Amino acid sequence: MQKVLLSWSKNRKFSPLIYKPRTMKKILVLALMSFGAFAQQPLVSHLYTADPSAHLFQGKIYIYPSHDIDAGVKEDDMGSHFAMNDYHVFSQTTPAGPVTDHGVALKLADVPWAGKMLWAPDAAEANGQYYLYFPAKDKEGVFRIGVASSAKPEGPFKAEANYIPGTYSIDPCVFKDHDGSHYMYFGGIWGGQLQRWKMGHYMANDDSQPANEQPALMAKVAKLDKNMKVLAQNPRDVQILDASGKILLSSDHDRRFFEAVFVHQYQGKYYFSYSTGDTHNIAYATGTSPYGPFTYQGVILKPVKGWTNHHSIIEQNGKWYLYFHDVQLSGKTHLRNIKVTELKYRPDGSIETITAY
Ligand code: FUB
Repeated sequence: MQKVLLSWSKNRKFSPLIYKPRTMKKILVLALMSFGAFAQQPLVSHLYTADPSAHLFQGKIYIYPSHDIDAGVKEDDMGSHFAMNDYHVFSQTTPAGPVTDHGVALKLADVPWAGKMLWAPDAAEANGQYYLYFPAKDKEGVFRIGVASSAKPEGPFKAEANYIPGTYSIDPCVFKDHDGSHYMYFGGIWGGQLQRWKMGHYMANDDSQPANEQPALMAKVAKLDKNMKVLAQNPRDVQILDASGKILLSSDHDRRFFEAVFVHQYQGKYYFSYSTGDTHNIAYATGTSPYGPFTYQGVILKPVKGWTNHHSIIEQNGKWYLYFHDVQLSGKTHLRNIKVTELKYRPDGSIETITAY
């Protein structure tokens, strides 16, 4: 007896494939194995997407990810292979629901100050306008953070002529506090260049890290002006402390900040979460002010497939969700796919650690 499987052929039409029963069984087992190894499936597969920043706007979930492409740039420790050049915005009604791609929301060619590499963005709403915050290398190769605005959450967004003065490095996260103030967090080491600013000014050829017994490099935070387009103050360090109140050290690769900040509030506390980079966890620390200091609490998401780990956290109808990425579709670190899973708090406010596999 022969069985028929439907396959997606090159000319984009389903065509029947004829298999013997034993081959058929093998195919089904392989398919189940590869599906079962991944607890969550990619939210979209027609594009490579990463660094998902999810927000609830107008009662819908909007996702602002990076749009990964294969730019043919050789992989290195400075992330040169992440040579992205536009953003798409996606939306869904619930995390389990279908995803709409709203098309190109902003492209590199339309950002007057930017030279290359559109990395992880974030978005915020204020005064009935939507703001997209994004890092890019300027024409001199220095990462800066830009802002673009739109009347609609899905864009298209119009970029300002210059980057936001006083910003540098990567991975902006814009957090709205209960009083309506917005705070921008940013920073990322290695390819994100934060180490080049350790003396308060840019040092192009100095990628050295503080010595092991020195405080680790810290993310930055500054309040945003009400117009959402400039900082209202000079950026300051975001301190992460251990349980005894000591600042995390440069040698503490398991816990120190590397990149990918996301900030949210739960039961009156501020949760500062981030990637530990070369140890690949999404970790978190909590505090009582958006400026910190934050006390290290643990790991939210264990390493995913691919080098980078990047996330965001939202609440919808009393449930909490973690948006993240891995490389299920491509197997390549620079061609990622976004995913979502439920996130759970324990009664004491700590977060249950998530393992994606
Ligand atoms: O997508 C490029 C970079 O990879 C992001 O800015 C980092 O957070 C890492 O995910």
